[in-house]
Amino acid sequence: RRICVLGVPLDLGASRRGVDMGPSAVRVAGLEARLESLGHQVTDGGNVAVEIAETRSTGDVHARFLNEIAETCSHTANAVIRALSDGMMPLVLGGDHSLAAGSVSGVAEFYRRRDQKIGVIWIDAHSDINTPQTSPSGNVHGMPLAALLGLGVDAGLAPLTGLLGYSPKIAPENTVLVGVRDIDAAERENLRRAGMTHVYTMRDIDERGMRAVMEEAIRAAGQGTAGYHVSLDMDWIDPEDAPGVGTPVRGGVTYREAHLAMEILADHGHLLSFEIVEVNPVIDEHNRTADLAVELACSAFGKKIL
Ligand code: DIR
Ligand code: MN
Ligand code: MN
Ligand code: MN
Repeated sequence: RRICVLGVPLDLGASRRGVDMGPSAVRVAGLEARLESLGHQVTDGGNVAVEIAETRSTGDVHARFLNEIAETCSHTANAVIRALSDGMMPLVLGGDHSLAAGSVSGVAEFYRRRDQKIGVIWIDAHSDINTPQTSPSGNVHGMPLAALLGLGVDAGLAPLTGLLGYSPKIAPENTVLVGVRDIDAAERENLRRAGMTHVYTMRDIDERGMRAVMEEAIRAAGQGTAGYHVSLDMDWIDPEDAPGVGTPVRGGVTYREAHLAMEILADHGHLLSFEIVEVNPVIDEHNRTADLAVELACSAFGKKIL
């Protein structure tokens, strides 16, 4: 496969600083060489332009740096469209999760021009479906899924929701959450308002196992679509194995469960694009979270134990 790596060194969407160094950390962990050793042809498309917090004012406290983030998301969407047009699969490195409003918009737009829909598998401890009105933090990394599903136009999220001039970008029936365990009270209402039914919590994974959950997730995301984008927030994994993330939440998936999920994704082969976000080297231990990110990318791109 031909893969295009795109870095988005964005940390304007989170309150803990340092995820802007995530793309470097993942590159330093050997992403390109390790994917090439699997037989892939990897091109590094460099980094998307981002603003630096210190040079900007925060703006509305309900959605800090929203306009700067929307600008970066727009660049990210265009970079993703370019990679797909060149016949490459985008592999996006974050950066905080707000960038996914851009990457997913890019994938959705590329396929929309071909009259096809896309699915999204959002793998995260959080549901990222706040709007500026409901967000307890004002951090935009808690809002990208709301924007993609078309929420928040009247709640101050229009710059993100309306990227590329239309919304919604994705349909709730083809959008799946996997591994969530920290959902704000108002986010539950937003999930309902958005029509999201495919929400797999940690309890579902505990009770039914990763295999059953991923098979259902893949079925929903693939139903009537060209395939799906996978958005992997590293805080999905238990902080024991992924300490280098901005917002760690206890009770996450284990090292092996995480690999199994990626291996199952690789088996199905409907992956359109992939991204890994929220790697924070500032609070990591010897880059092990970035190293795990590379391992998981390898599993998602077909690495087998045997
Ligand atoms: C919280 C945390 N729901 C918020 N969200 C995080 O700020 O909206 N998302 N950490 O990754
Ligand atoms: Mn997230
Ligand atoms: Mn998260
Ligand atoms: Mn399949």
